[in-house]
Amino acid sequence: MTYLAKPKLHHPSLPKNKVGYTRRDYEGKVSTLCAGCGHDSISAALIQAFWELEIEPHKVAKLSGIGCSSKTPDYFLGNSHGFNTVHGRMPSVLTGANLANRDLIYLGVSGDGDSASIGLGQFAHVMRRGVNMTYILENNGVYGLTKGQFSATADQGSKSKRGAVNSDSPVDTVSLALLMGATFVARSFSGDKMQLIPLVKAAIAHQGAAFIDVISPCVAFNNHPGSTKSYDYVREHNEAVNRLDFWPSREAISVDYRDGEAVSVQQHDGSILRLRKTHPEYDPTDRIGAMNYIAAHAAKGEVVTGLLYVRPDPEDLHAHLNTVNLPFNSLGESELCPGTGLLEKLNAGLR
Ligand SMILES: Cc1ncc(C[n+]2csc(CCOP(=O)(O)OP(=O)(O)O)c2C)c(N)n1
Ligand code: SF4
Ligand SMILES: [Mg+2]
Repeated sequence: MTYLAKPKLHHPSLPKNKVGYTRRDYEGKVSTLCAGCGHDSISAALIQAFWELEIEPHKVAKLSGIGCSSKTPDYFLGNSHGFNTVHGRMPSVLTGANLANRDLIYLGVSGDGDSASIGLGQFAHVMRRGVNMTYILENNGVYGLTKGQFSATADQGSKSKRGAVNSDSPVDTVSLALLMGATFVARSFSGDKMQLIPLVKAAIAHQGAAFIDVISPCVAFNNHPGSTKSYDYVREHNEAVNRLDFWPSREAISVDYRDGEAVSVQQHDGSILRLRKTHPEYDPTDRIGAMNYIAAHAAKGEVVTGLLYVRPDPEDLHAHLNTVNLPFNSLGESELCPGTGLLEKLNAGLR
């Protein structure tokens, strides 16, 4: 059996959000992942974020590649659109869907094997093209589904469960996303839902390429001493540069902050990010500064988490290509075939 359906009956007293859905309406099938897998905690954070954002499930499209991580869209948002692509190819399929219908909210789910090895090129290009999406990379440093080989994000010198030492340099997906021009970049930990949920909400509200690398321990193959992606290692070396409070545009801020305690960033859709700085020198609007900071702290073995970079006024792929406002799938024959007269005029302009 590849999946387990959940009973559809809901208790009538379950609270509903403003669009009439209970939290359970954002769930999916019963997870078949190993008990304790970090990926299940990320699914729970996504369920909570979408419920709290009061997004109607049919307005979401979730796409993934191949891996334990890429299986997870089956376990949340069971009433949303979904497409499980082949290994490493989620970004191009998502780009095509986004071009055809920009009115959906696009969520890409991938793993470190899926994104940093076979899909590395696709990952880089979807970031630099500014596709309006939230890209969640569930990073455990191994190919979990195929039984624990080192992935390209495994740190040099880290040890496999059987004691083999990884000699290759790691791909730092956060630094790569920054280099490629992603306009929202964060890192979090599956064991820290207080940090992860607001980051997911802010990323969904972001109108450009938003990337969140979530360290997500694999309890079956990469949770031992010597691993730098284990629960213990990440808890001991987690350096959160800030804590985020997310306020959708329609809500007034209802928490008092002491002077100088927090900075505000207003995103293009009007949503407000309140960043409580835990490292006062860190500026999440300075892209080059962020890259230097992450590299310097990685060299010390620290895992820098939080909102690492945001550009509040991003341009997405549709703006780059100057596409029409209407989703392509809603264009009628008259718009798609404007007639020979217009074609001749166009051709004449090119002669
Ligand atoms: C073209 C192709 N090559 C190789 C595989 C075998 N394969 C399946 S999942 C996977 C790696 C998954 O690793 P990751 O993306 O990190 O997901 P995880 O299971 O760790 O969550 C590989 C190599 C495949 N399915 N397709
Ligand atoms: S093998 Fe690892 S990644 Fe896959 S479900 Fe089990 S714990 Fe999670
Ligand atoms: Mg993996």
